[in-house]
Amino acid sequence: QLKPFPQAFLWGAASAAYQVEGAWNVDGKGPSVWDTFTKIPGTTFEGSNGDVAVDHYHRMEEDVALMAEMGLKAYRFSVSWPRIFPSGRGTPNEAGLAFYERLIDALLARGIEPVLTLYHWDMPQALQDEYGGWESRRIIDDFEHYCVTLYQRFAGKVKYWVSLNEQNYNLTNAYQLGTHPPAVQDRKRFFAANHIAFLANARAIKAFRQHVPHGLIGPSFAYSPAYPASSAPSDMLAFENAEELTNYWWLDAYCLGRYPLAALNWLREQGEAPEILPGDMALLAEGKPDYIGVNYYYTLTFTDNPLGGQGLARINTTGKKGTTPSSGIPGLYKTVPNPHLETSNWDWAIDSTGMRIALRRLASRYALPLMITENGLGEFDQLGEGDQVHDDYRIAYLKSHLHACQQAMQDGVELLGYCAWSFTDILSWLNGYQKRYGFVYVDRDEQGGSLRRIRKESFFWYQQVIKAGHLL
Ligand code: BGP
Repeated sequence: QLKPFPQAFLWGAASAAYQVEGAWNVDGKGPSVWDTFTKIPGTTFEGSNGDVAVDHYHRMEEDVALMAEMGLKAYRFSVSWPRIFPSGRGTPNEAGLAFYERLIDALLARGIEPVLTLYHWDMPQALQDEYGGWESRRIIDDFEHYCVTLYQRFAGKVKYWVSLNEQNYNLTNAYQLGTHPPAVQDRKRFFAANHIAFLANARAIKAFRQHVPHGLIGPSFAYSPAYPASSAPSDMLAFENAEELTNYWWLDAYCLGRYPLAALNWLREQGEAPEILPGDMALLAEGKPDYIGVNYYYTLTFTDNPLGGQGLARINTTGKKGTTPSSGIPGLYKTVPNPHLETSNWDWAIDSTGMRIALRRLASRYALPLMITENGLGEFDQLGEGDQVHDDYRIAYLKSHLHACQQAMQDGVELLGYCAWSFTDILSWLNGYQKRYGFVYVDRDEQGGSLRRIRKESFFWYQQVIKAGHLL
């Protein structure tokens, strides 16, 4: 018999500015690196971009009304840095701040807890041009200034904050795979940029302590727990290597203020370790989070990979099942499909037990509360007769993963809440608008691109679950 979800459990849903807002050049907003990148031919699925997205900027009241109807207890959204500072720093743009203030007030008026993400990948283009964004230590001051501006404005209203969203996934794409801006493929620059992002994260958290003493802050990490492909010691070693270089590198830096030993050693041997200046590690130690935001979608399974073997490969961005190649680091590890798990059309392993494992590993290694800041299923949804969207596969996914959350809590994990990805359908960075995640369908086909909101079956299911406070 599982214990019920706690009374204060944050039943939530999530989004990110670039993926929902649109209004890319409205009310004084400056361009972000994504505004620029998505206009380069071939960078995204069918040239999709967030110029209009689902026009949340103009439909915010309507969207919040739907959240209230659904009974959400929390809504996670991100602030667009170039909406606040069009050129990255200087004097804040009041119109940008006012938009988020209206959103926060609308949420609070309906009893929905705002969960504010400070950075969900939309770096001001001006800072990328000026000094290379995360590749320069100059970003540490600029990021802190941006964060403090938001702390000062919203400290009294927002309790839950996310510092950096998926630094690991974003920078892997940006500096190793070449699939996010600035589209570089260079492992040394990748680790250098990550080190600077850790320092910026720590400075932002330190400043948070002064400005938002009663709030909670932590990064959101894209956590794909590793499995070994077999019990062969060579696979176990590959799995250990993968855990250090794909997960603990970030988690240990955030939560323990250090890098995992074997990974650091290996990078030094390759001449690819980041430059660590005096004071850096002390800063990391001072900027530890209050909780870890967990973005969980799938587990990855690893086997050994000889020198000269498989390198990093790009993921499936088409939704054609079975097109994801193996990806790895020669000499250390590579991914293999897990024969025990079903996959989505994007080849993401569907593994609710993996979520329980993820939560337990994090809670016991770091002794911190956790919040699921993203979890969901991206699929091709069909708008049927009478405006019905029969997404029973999504309900099954969410239900099994929420059940895993409950089991993890029973195992002793302190879980603050669960933000499903996503509330409405939104832009998927590389997969365009065809990969849908929402509880609310957004109609893009109707004449004139009405962007009409339509409640999916999962909307009514989640509404009932929240009302009951337990799984149905
Ligand atoms: C995470 C991001 C989200 C969201 C989600 C789904 O990596 O933080 O912004 O996009 O994954 O990914 P995708 O849209 O690629 O399916």
